[in-house]
Amino acid sequence: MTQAEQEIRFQEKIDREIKIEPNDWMPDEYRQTLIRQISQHAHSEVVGMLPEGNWITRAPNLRRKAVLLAKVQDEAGHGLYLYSAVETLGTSREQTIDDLHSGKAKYSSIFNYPALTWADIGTIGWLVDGAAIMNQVALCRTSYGPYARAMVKICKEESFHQRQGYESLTKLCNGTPQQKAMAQDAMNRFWWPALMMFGPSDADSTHSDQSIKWKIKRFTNDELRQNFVDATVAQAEILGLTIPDPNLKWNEARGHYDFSEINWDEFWQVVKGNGPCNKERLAARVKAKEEGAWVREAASAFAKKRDMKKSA
Ligand code: FAQ
Repeated sequence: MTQAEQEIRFQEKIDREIKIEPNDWMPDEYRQTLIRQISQHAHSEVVGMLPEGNWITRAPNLRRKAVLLAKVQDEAGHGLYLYSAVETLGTSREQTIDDLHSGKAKYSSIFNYPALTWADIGTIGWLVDGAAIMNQVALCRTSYGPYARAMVKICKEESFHQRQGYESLTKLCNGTPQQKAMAQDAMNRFWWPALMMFGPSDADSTHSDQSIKWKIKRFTNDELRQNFVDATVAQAEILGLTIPDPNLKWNEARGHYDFSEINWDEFWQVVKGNGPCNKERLAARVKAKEEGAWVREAASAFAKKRDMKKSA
C-alpha cells in the first residue's frame, strides 16, 4: 500500500470514529502532534503541583490539608498516566522530561502565575480545574485510544478538584469581609490567565485545523473558552464575586456572553518563558530530578536483582 493510500485509510478510520491504537499505522505528523500535546499536558499536571504544593503546610485546618494533599497527589497521577500515553507513541519518558527541562517542551501558561494567598488555592480549583475540565471532557473522545482512556479517569478527578475549590471559596465568600476581599483579589488575578489556558485565538492557533480533522481536538480554542465563560458567570454570581471584565455582557442574539479581548501579548510572553514564575518552576523540576536520581538508581538496581533471581 502506498503512503497516500495509507493516509486515506487512516482518515477513513478517524471519520468512522474508530480509535487509533499504538500499533496501528499513523502518519508521522499525527504521532508528532500527539507527542507534543500529550507531553505538554503531562508537564502541565506535574508543574501544576508546584503552586498548590506550596500551600500544603499552610492549609488553614486538617480537613483542608487532607483535601489539598489528595488533589496534589491526583495531579501527580495524571502526569504519570499521560507520560505513559506518550511512551506508547515511541518516545521514552526520559526524553520527554529532558525536553521540558531544556525548555523545548511547553506546559500550560497558567502555572507560571504565583499562588499568593489561601484564596488562590480555592480559585485554582474552581477556575483552573474548571477550565481544564472544559477542555478535557472533549479529550475523552479524542481519536488516540490511550489518550482518550486516560482522560476518562482524569476528568472524574478534575471534577472533584473543581468542586473542592468552589466549596472552599463558598466558605471564604460567606466569611469575614477580609476573607471575601481575599477571594475577590484571587478572582481578579486568575480570571484572565484561566481564559488564556484555552490557547491562542482560533485565528492564531497553528495546530487546530489539522487536529480537528484528525479528531485529536473536538472543539476549537475559542469555542471551549466561550463555553467556559458561559458556564462560570452564574457560579461567580452565586459566590458574590465580580468578574474583572467591564465588557462582560449576555448577548441575546449570540446566546453567549460577550467578553473583552484577551491580552495576547501577556499570553505569548508567558508562553515564551517570561511569565512571573517560569524560571522558578523549571528550576524546581530540574532540582527534583537531580535530587531523585538516587531513587531511580536504587529502583533500577532492585529491579535488576529481582530479574536475576527470577531467571536463576
Ligand atoms: N500554555 O495551535 P495551538 C491542568 C501553545 S492541565 C502554553 O492552539 P494546540 C490540570 C501550543 O503548544 C492544563 N502554551 O495549540 C491541573 C502551540 O505551541 P507549539 C493543560 C500554549 O495544541 C489543574 C502554540 O501555543 N491542559 O490544568 C497554551 O492545538 C490545576 C499554538 O497553539 C492541556 O494541556 C497554553 N495555555 O492547542 C493541574 C490539555 N496554549 O507546541 C494542576 C491538552 C497553546 O506549536 C492544578 N492540550 N499553547 O510550539 C490541549 O488541549 C491543546 O494543546 C491546547 C492548545 C488547547 C492547550
